[in-house]
Amino acid sequence: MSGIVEINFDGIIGPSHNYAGLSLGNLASARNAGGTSSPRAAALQGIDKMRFNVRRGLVQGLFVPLPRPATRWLGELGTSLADADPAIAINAMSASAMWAANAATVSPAPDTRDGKCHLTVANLRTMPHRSHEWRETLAQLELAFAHEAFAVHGPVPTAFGDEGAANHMRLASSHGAPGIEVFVYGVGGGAFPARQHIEASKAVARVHLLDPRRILFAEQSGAAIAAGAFHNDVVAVANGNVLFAHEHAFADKRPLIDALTSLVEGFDYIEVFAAEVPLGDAIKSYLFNSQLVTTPDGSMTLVAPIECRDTASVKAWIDRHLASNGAIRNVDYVDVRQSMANGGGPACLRLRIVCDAATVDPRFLVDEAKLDRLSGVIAAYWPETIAAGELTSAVLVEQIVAAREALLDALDLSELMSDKLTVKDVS
Ligand code: SUG
Repeated sequence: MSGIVEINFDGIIGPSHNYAGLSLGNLASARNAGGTSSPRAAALQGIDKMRFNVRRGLVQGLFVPLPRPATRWLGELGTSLADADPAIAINAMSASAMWAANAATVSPAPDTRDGKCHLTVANLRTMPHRSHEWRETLAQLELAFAHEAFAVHGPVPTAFGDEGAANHMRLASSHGAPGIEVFVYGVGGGAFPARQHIEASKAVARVHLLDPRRILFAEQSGAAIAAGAFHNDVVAVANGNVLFAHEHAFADKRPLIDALTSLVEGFDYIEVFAAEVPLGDAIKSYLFNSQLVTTPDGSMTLVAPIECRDTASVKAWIDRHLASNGAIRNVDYVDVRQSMANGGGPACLRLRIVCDAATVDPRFLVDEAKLDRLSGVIAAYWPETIAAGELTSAVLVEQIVAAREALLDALDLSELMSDKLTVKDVS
């Protein structure tokens, strides 16, 4: 296969998927704290989402769960799972790397001065349970994108929080055309942290060799962060020439919309007003955390969480938009409830990389037959449930380790086995 396409790399939902309630400012995570999770059902929901996208004719990739427990991180803290304070131990069992939109920021080759596709792994420094993801994520990115078509970078220094593609959007007349990259940063969020720092965004833009005339910086609205939009992709999503966003997504939308109107050919801004869908409904349903994809016939489909169908204001908006012949021609609903209960919708679960599929390590690409094989591994090895309190039990931990190894075996990814994984010490 040759030619530049958009590939969605979904994070496989790991065997330690749990509801520890670790993410301040993420309302779903807080609401479900202490609940019993269903890792097997969660991972199968994720596989089904990938399967539907393959059937839509889209190229689909995957990332594998990170080793859990995070023994290296515990070691850096001078402890181990058995000895650690329980509050620290649960941070070492997180499956949050499933939300691949937070793995890295990606600037495709048509946007960069050296004609390479650049990826910068996100430091995720704001949340302790996510701050230790980057080394193993980087090892995985370096393996998947080892081809000279890519430049894979370490994280921005931790002085500045970086949450990856969740706070980054790209607009272009087509995926293979030069794009306009929009970096969305936070300043204030009331009681909740703003996770993306503008200096991190600026650093990524420089490291990716972007043309300063083709990048934009926009501030997340503090009101949206305070209402639970901890990442910009909870209130806005872009694809092709379309920006689909809530009225209250940005602190000051006018300069952003004006700049996009002049820079993006045929720019189409689909704004959802609070009077139609209140911010609370948008965040509860994750309307904007849908995947907005261009299917092979050139039209746009919104792959929305099933919660959108069940939220009256959102469903009414979708039906009106479809009837109006707007840019979104089709809406499909997917069930990723297990991930949603931790604040991760369809768009959180994937990292978009615009590149030539022939330059990607094929072990990270999937077809339906491979997805069937992975479903078998998940059904056989993933824990059925994890109750609050059992997350660090020796029996469960053993099952979690074995499950990841079985997955890596099935994918022929022995380089990522915990004992072989080489990770970087510094960025
Ligand atoms: O970082 N949830 C993730 C959700 C990330 C969603 N990603 C995007 N919006 N792109 C987070 O808040 C919950 C884990 C817990 O509570 O145990 C969590 O990490």
